[in-house]
Amino acid sequence: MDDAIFISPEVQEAAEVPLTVLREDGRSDPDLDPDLPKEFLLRMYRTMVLNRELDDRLFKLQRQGRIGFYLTCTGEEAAVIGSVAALNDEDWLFPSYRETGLPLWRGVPVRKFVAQQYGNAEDNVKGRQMPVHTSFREARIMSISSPVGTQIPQAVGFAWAAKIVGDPIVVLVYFGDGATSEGDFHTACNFAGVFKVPVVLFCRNNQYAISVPLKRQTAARSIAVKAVAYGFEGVRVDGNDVLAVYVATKRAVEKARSGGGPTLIEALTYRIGAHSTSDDPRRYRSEEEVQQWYAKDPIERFRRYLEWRGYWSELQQESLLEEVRDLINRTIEEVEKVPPPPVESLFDDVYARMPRHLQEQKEAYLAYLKEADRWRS
Ligand SMILES: Cc1ncc(C[n+]2csc(CCOP(=O)(O)OP(=O)(O)O)c2C)c(N)n1
Repeated sequence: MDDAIFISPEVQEAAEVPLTVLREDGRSDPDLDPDLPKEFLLRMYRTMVLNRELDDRLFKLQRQGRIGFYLTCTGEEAAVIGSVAALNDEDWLFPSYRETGLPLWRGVPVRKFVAQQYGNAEDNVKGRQMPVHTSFREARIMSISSPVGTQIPQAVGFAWAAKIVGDPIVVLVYFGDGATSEGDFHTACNFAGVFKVPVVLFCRNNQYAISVPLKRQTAARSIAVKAVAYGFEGVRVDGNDVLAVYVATKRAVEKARSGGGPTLIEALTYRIGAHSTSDDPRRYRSEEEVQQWYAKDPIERFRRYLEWRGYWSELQQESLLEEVRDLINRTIEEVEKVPPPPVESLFDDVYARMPRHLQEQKEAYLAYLKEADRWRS
């Protein structure tokens, strides 16, 4: 009994202080700065700005009744872009629904992303999913499911399969703090730890699961500390610091690729906007709290760093905003002209080769539509 160590909540303190690279004044910690090339930094910045502008615009389009639903990532852009930038393009991504930055970073045309919001003929998923529930196999981004946390065991299984066949990819899976209350999170962590799977478990801790605050998700002092119980490393990073997120993810990815197994990254950030267009956050949190976090805008913080490095100016900022807004406006104008998916596409993709009974149903349905048309005219 005397030798026994009781693990108290105080020992969790170590995992509470987030890793930070960017200081408020725009300078960086010289020991931690990854010294990324200028072009790479500017690409990260542009993607964050594009993500923010696209979110703003699509949110408004929902309000105008032009799309049915939307979820923004406002305030969380550094967590998303800082992490994806640390992977290779061959690595696979398993997003939740708040990572619009992933297809933007991987070069999926904005038009393709917007088409999915409209569910039109250019939509990869042929209008069969809600907006934001994208699928970009061509960019190695898994399709998004609505149920919270289901992507976590899927990602771990995918990574385990890659390990078995000797494919040197890493899988990165995104989820919110609310998802850590789901059994799927714990099942996935346990499995990943036991089988030393090449996966990075990335929690965007934006402090709310719709209206439920973080303290109702866990009594632990951080989410990162949970990794310890599953036998692997966890780290809490400042999720509004794009370079800190990059540094932590890069380390986790390299470890996973060299056979070191999983890491749990907790990016501590804040959801500035509503959960979705179906939510009114004023009903459960104060404006003062939101404003405090608004002042910690990850895009502004990164911009100060770029300015300090001599890579960015007011003039460049203006022309970037003009370029991005122009791209979004043009895209929406074009996408709104695209027709819905053809009715017969309803029968596609169920089987690799359409079986006879489905072929018959398809023909019967098309004949019915033709007949109905004839009666209408
Ligand atoms: C299994 C399940 N339970 C409940 C819901 C309803 N729901 C949708 S999103 C959400 C909150 C998720 O919060 P979090 O994981 O923190 O992610 P965030 O939205 O903050 O990014 C809930 C409860 C759902 N989609 N699936």
